[in-house]
Amino acid sequence: MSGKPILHYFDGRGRMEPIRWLLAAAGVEFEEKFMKTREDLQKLRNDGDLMFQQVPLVEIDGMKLVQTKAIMNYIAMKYNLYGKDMKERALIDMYSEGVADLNDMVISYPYLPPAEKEASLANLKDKARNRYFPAFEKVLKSHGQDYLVGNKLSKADVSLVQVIYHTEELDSSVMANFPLLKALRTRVSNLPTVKKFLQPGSKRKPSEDEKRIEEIKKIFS
Ligand SMILES: N[C@@H](CCC(=O)N[C@@H](CS)C(=O)NCC(=O)O)C(=O)O
Repeated sequence: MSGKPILHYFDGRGRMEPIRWLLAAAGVEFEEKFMKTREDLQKLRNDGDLMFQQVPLVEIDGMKLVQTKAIMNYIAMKYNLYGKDMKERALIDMYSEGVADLNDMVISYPYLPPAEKEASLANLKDKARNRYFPAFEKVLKSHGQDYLVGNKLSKADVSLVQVIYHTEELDSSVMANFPLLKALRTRVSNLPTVKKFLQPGSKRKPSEDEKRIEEIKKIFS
């Protein structure tokens, strides 16, 4: 065994992408095993690896972890991306939950039935512009520091920058009124580990096209 974490998911963003970003930001190399068919998912289930019959699954440090948040928290704790004390951790969790709520809208959007897409995209853009991004801009403005919590990179910054990139793919002008968020995106993107992850050929996943969406739907149907 290589000792690298092994990520079990489909070859697409979904709930695994924030985990990929966090590992990459921490400078951790990882392996991926992609489920391609329903049988691949069923095999993981039959092997007893999926506690709740769901992916993401990450093998790390002798554990088989499921539940995205638990996985993110373990990585954040292990690689010092989780604040210096309980109060910082509470803020990091609070911000990360807000990011996760926006991210849920972003990741579910491509899989929606056509009739629901327009209204869902309008809601997503509205929530990004008027709820989530102003809230994070305000945090950065309130303390004038480089990162959301404790003037140090945390899982909240990494997840926020990830969702900024993905929201911008859906609405290129969404960041127009958020100069501090733009600066945060630039700062995080220029960290050597993240810079590497943003280069072509990394394990970062592109947005799913129609063909891939149909293949992924079949895995879970
Ligand atoms: N709360 C879980 C939700 C996981 C989840 O919904 N996973 C989907 C794939 S992204 C899944 O495995 N769906 C199959 C099922 O629920 O049976 C987490 O965040 O990990």
